[in-house]
Amino acid sequence: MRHGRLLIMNGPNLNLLGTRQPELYGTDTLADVERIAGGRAEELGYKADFFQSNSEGALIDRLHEARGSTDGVVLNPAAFTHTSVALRDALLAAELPVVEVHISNVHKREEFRHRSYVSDIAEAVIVGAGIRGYVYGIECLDRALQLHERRSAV
Ligand code: CA2
Repeated sequence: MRHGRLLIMNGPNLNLLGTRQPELYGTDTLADVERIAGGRAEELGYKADFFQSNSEGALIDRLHEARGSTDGVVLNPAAFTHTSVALRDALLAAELPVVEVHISNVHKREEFRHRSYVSDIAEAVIVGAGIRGYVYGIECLDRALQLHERRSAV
């Protein structure tokens, strides 16, 4: 069993999850996401750290902190997905595998949500699976880390 560390990070307004737009985001709260994702991470042998912020700078600072102390990131950048070159640069600087998660299917929504500054640097992108997407994200990250370990061992 591995003993790694994962960062589950959420961007702006996701602290309000479960309070409105249930047709898009369901009725579970961010605390439910943390409980379910934390449980899956633990089953796979990881300790999960959680971070949510409405501030771009705080998210970037947390990624800088994660460099060297975290094995991978599951990230729902929320609206910053579609706007933030700075967040993209921070992900590149962190040099960590990242899985991008969106609760809703952004491709069924407005055109401006189809663009992501993260997708092409992510190991995987999960959209439209509801909050299960965070669990799938952890599983993808685990696979990517195992493949990486196997490659480094040879
Ligand atoms: O589908 C997703 O997970 C999004 O990342 C959610 C973002 C949106 O800007 C992205 O395009 C897609 C919005 C997060 C707002 O979350 C709330 C959820 C419920 C109530 C209030 C805010």
